[in-house]
Amino acid sequence: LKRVADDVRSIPEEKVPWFPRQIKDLDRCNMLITKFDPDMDQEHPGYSDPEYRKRRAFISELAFRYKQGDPLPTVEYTAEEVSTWEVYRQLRSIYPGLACRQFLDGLQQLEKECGYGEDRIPQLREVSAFLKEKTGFQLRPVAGLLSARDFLNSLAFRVFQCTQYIRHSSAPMHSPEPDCCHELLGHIPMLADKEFAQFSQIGLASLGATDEDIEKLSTLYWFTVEFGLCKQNGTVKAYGAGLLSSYGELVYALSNEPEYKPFNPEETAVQPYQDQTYQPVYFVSESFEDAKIKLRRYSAAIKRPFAVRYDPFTCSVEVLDQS
Ligand code: TIH
Ligand code: FE2
Repeated sequence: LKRVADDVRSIPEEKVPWFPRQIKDLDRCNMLITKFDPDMDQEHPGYSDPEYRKRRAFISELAFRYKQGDPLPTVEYTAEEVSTWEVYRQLRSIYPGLACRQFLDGLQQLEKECGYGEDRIPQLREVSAFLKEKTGFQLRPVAGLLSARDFLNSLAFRVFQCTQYIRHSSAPMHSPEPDCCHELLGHIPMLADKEFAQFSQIGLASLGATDEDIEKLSTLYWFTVEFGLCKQNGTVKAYGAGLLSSYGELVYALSNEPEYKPFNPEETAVQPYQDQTYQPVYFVSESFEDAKIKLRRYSAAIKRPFAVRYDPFTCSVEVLDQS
């Protein structure tokens, strides 16, 4: 392996999509998908609530202005927003029977060390500091649903792009788009787990990947990190964040009603997925570790004309010519 020059165009096979090399390049990884936002989507529970849309635009603005290295914005949540956070209590009551061990551990630590509880919505700033110590992950505010490429690319740097607005109070049990309930309850406890943090290798695999590979990686991400189930002590538990933040879907996913398939990256990567409502099919892995190993094997097999290596000392990606 020999090092190549900084410019991505010097990678032998031309036409490699741009990708971030340094953590500050993530300022350019901010392409939003607006199909589910309350200004565009008539099905969104906040579509006909101008107050909600205004509030959301205000919080989005904080994310638009954010530059890597800035302190994370603090939001003073209103009484109504805090009352939507009651999903915490409801979900908390069903987690013990339905969530995987790693999730329960993470949540317990967050409750002890990071002020998680029913009464207030945690701030990204304190949560980011907590994660940094546990697994090296840090948060970055994002204004809405991000493109798969930008989202996955960020993971290569152990940066998790995190929404800060909250779902509409009329539909606390399920949201078609990410919001702070989804991030704080679904993702953050898992990101505090070292083994789970290694799922972020999917991010390294996404750097400079073809559109086709991005589509497959994001489908894999969808059926594992977002909607994955795994066996634990003979029963099936949830580890996917999309399940762990939705009371409605969490109960549904483990009800025996949907279809279950064994997790197998080649097959899972091409499974069509549902992003409006509950998934018709969930993938179950033999264990959490099994999902991680299979995902790693799949990611490593993706063909690119170069290899990448993350250097945690400089927070940058080294590009290695493979010819
Ligand atoms: N459906 C999830 C929830 O209600 O919390 C949110 C999302 C998961 C994945 C994409 S949006
Ligand atoms: Fe998510």
